[in-house]
This record gives sequence, C-alpha cells and structure tokens, in this order.
Amino acid sequence: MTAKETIQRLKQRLADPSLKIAIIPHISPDGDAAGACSALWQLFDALGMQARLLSCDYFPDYLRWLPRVSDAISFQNRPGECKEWLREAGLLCMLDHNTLAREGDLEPITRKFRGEILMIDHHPDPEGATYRFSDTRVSSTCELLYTLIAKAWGKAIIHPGIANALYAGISTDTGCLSHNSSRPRTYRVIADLLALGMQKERVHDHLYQRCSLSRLRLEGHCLLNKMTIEEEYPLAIIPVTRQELEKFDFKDGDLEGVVNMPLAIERVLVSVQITERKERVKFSFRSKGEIPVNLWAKRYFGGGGHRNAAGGQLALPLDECVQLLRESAAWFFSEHVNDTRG
Ligand SMILES: [Mn+2]
Repeated sequence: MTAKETIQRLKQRLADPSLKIAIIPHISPDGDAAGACSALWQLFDALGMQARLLSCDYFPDYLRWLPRVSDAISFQNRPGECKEWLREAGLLCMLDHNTLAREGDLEPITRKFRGEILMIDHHPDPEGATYRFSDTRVSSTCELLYTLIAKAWGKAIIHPGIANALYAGISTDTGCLSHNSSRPRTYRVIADLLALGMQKERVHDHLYQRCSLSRLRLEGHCLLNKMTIEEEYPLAIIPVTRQELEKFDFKDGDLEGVVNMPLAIERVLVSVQITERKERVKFSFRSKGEIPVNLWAKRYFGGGGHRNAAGGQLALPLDECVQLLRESAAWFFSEHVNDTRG
C-alpha cells in the first residue's frame, strides 16, 4: 500500500466519531514523544474525536506545559483507567517508537490489543501496525507527523498549540538543530510552523530556560567529578549513582542533554552516560558522524535507537555496567569506528 492509500484509509477510519483512540508514547517520554502526543491529541480535539493519552510512566516536568500532556493517564498510578480505555479503544497510536516493547509495563496489555494500530515513528526496523508512517530520514517523529497532518487534513488545521508541540519535538530531537537536521525539508517544516503561529521564543523558554539550580549543579558535578575520557578510545563515560541523583534532588529529565556535552571535545567521538536508577542501570549513547552507537547498545545493553543517539538498560550493578562498557569498547571501536583520531 502506498503512503497515499494509507492516509486515505486512516482518514476514513477517523471519520467515525464513535471511535475511541489511545495515544501512547515510549517509556521515559522525551520532547519528541511528548510533542507528538500533544500535537496528535490536539488534532483529534480539532476533529472532534475521543482520545486519551496513556503512558507507562510519567512525562517530565519540563514537558508538562505542552497542551494535553498534563492530562495523560499514567499506568503507574491509574492502571485501571488505562486498561479500561484500551479495552474500549479501536485505534492505538504508537508515537516515536517502533515496537510495543518500548511501552514498558503497558506492553503486556497493548500486545493483546485487538483494534487497529497507527505508528508514526523514525526508528529503524519498525514492527507491525495497520497504518505505518515510518521514515528514518526525518529529524523527528514530529516532523513526520507534520507532513502526515498537512497531507491528510491540510496545513490550515494546524493551530499555534499544535505548531508549538511539533516544533518542541523537532528542536529537542535535533539538539536545537545541531544533529539529525541536515535536510532542507526540516527547515521548510519549521518555516511553515512559524507561519502557522508557532511561538519559537515561548517554546525555547519552556524547554531550555527553566532549569533548577540543583539540575545545573548536577550537570556541573557530572562534568567535573564523574566524566572520564578513555586513553585507548575516543570515548567519554559519565557514570552516575543513585546517591548522587538523590543528593542533587534529581527529577526526570534533569540529565537530558548532559551526554551530548563531552562531544564538544574534539577527540571524543562517542559519549556514554550510565545512570543507576531504581531497578535498572540506564545507558545513553551519543556519537559523531557515521559511528553507529545503536549497534553497540543493541548488542551488549539490551537497547537500540538511532545511529547517533541510542539507549539501553541492564539489571546489573553500576560498576559492572561500566566494566562491561569498557570491555566491549574494544569490539565496538575495531568493528565500527574507522577514524579513531585519538
Ligand atoms: Mn524521536
């Protein structure tokens, strides 16, 4: 089926006002997932559709200003409502993820979902979905969602609230247009969003200028006391313990972006942040140029993602995680990195 036919079928499905819709982001939603959820729910509002936003965990504070995001139902504190809506819903929208496995504790329920699935995403190797819009070339799910909305309903339906949400996703997923953002099309979409009333300063203010003092101090602590740069490899590692997170009054999203900072050093080609959370240790990988850190995350750390930005997690003590990273670095740098500068 061509994209055009998929859009036509989706539009027909959405013409039924009795249809109930569940919108679901990936676990630990980021700016792109939250922006896409916000924009899509606002679109459904404009179309007069009944939707709910369900999340397996919580949206971080810095994204809760996005319209409709604070109306999300978390499976952690309202599991009954999530289950009930999924029983009644005929359409499940997977945003910014390519597999139900990225839905955390919601996965066992969404695996049994019998309705149709709409996927809008930009990660490689998408699984299933009735209506699939997946393109790894776009900057973000929000960029792809813009194109879908414009093609299906026309640009005019995009009001400033939708435009702000879409831009929030494009901006955060590209590190303020520093990576994953070399296609002219991305800037044409941003230009359209500005013309449709998007408030760029307001979005930037919410996303980047409302940091707490403790968050800024945690960033400083990571760079000054925690970051190491390997001698053998152009690799920076930032391991953070649970006690340190508590000391700096950590809130979800507070370490967002820290892993990118070591890449400012010329010699560093790969940066990995390893964070000890309640039950698991989380890995966040970043790289420059052609270096595919998603392959490293997939092979050793139970994760995956994009070429230059990937994640993973393991149920091992933090020091063993750091050790595994150092040991597997030999494999990764010899197999996948030609230019080690060093
Ligand atoms: Mn994304």
